[in-house]
Amino acid sequence: MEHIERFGLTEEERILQQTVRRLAKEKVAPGAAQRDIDGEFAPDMVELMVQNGLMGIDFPSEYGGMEAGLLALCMVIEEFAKVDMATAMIPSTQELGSLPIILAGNHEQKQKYLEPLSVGEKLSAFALTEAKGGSDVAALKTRAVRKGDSYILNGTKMFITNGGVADILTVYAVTNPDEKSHRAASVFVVEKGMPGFTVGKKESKMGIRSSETRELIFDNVEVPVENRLGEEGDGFHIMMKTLDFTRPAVAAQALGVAQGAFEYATQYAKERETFGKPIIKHQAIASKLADMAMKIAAARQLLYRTCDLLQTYARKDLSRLSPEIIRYSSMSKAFCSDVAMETAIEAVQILGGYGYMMEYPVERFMRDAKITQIYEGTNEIQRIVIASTL
Ligand code: COS
Repeated sequence: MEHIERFGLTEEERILQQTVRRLAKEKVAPGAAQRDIDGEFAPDMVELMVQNGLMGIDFPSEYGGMEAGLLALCMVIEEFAKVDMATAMIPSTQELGSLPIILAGNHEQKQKYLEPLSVGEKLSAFALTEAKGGSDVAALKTRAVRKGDSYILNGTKMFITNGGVADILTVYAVTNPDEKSHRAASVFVVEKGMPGFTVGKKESKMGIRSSETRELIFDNVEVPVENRLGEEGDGFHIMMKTLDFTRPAVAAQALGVAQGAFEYATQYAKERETFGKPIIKHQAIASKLADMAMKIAAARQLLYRTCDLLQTYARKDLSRLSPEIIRYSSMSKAFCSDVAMETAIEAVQILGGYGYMMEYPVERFMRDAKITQIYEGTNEIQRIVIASTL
């Protein structure tokens, strides 16, 4: 279906979009339903990203990245999510797990970690959430105690995307529990294979089933001081600023799912006939599709505008972004994900009984859409953030 996405895309962005749209259709869509049923991480989808240079889209070129910007990354995520959100999460999670290094790493850390991550030789994960929750970041409990030239990490993380497949993980841990301000924690780069670091239970999920979600266990893991990002106490600020830049990527996943569900439902409504005419000619159905079209168009403009705004900011230090930019990041995440959920539910409704069957993709879109209202800050948290900037 043709749609006007954005005036003024650069030539490079347009080419990237067309390339990814073709890859999504030819290489990702055909296996999406089976991957959902299997519920296993899909290395062949990672390979597809690697071969097409899509792992480091928004990474600095100095460290092997494409440096094509946040909008380019979001367009790529959107195109994949139109057919399979779990696959769209591959470049999205690579960005999330690596951004603390981009924001707060020194040259040596960037060279060591970003170079293999940019080309997808290694995978990353972002380890913040714990069993007691991920919303109240300042209350998290994983501990890192300084001992000579190392820190000893103890604790458990939960619901970590890529947990069992990541080679390089950015982990949030409390370094000074007596500190009452938001300077009690730090972020460490933990590498797969460090003694004492193991992965626990693999979660079986409602949606995004071929994206891996795990528990991580740190049992006296000795992490060298040179693996700490920034100064001791920078942890909260590093993670918050990371999320400011990555919430639009979740918005892009949501937008893609919404577009995919909308296109499928529209096509179906043109073909399916009741009472002697295609159901798109019945006002009740036409009206649903009109609402979907409006909301998706608005969501896309909000997301692209947010990307434009964020791209004007350097990601070179931990200074706080302006309230307006933080607001846009949260607004795009909350709005696009709410639109995705509404759209996917309506798409199922338009397909009726067929919509409820796994033979058609819309019930998968509905299950996948739900997580975008929850992760990287629930939409309730986004509304707190938005209100706090008013
Ligand atoms: N960027 C940089 N710094 C930020 C920031 C941001 N977006 N938001 C807050 N800060 C800073 C503040 O400037 C303040 O700094 P000082 O102490 O130097 O003044 C400090 O952090 C504390 O800010 P605040 O009091 O607003 O923090 P709260 O503990 O009240 O937490 C929320 C605020 C709820 C917004 C935060 O905990 C949050 O976003 N939680 C959700 C996290 C999340 O997305 N989890 C999902 C799991 S990760 S996939």
